[in-house]
Amino acid sequence: SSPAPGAVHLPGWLSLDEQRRLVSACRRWAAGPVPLRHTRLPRGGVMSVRTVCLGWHWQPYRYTRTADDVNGRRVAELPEWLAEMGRRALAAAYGESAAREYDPDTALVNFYDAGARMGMHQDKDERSDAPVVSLSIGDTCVFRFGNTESRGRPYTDIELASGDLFVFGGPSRFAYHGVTKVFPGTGDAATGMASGRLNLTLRVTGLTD
Ligand code: MD3
Ligand code: FE
Repeated sequence: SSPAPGAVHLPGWLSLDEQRRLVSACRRWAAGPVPLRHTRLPRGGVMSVRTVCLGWHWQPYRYTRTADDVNGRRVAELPEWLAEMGRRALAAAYGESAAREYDPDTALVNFYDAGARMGMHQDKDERSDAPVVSLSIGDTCVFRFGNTESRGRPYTDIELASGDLFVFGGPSRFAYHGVTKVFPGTGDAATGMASGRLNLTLRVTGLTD
């Protein structure tokens, strides 16, 4: 379905096998070179979500190659099979012609335990307006999809479940969005996620070294 112009939600797009492969890859990436950790915010807070990055390292509010806010190591490369999965996702959402030119250089892997949330924000640290591809695995969450003007109303609350694909392009690319709730115990342990929620976003940073 398309809840807003440029936004496409394809429930259950990932097969169980693809979900398992992603979960096991995320477990490897979580171990390092830069470990899965709570991102520290410039004003002293920490995010409740835990994150690991591939390709470029996101820190509020910029992308770097090395995690100078964690352990100073260079982040792992974005594997070609994941960029290819991003192209297949774009093909499913927007069609083959849009997909051919899509070349994501970064993935953010977010892990949510039962208490984790993500406040309303815009993703505007990228120097590109290319679409963002979001893949969800594990527990269902409430994803709040807002407008481009403010964190407040109007917004739409949408449940994102294991296997769901969401693509945000065009006018949706700079919409405020967040995760207001995770429903514990709603995932399928067969994915490899015994508890919690995993979200991968594929992005084009538009950066060069
Ligand atoms: C809409 N992640 O990592 S994914 C994030 O579920 C982030 O972990 C959430 O917001 C999560 O920045 C939401 C859906 C999403 C991702 C990127 C977007 C929606 C977006 C970028 C622009 C507009
Ligand atoms: Fe975001």
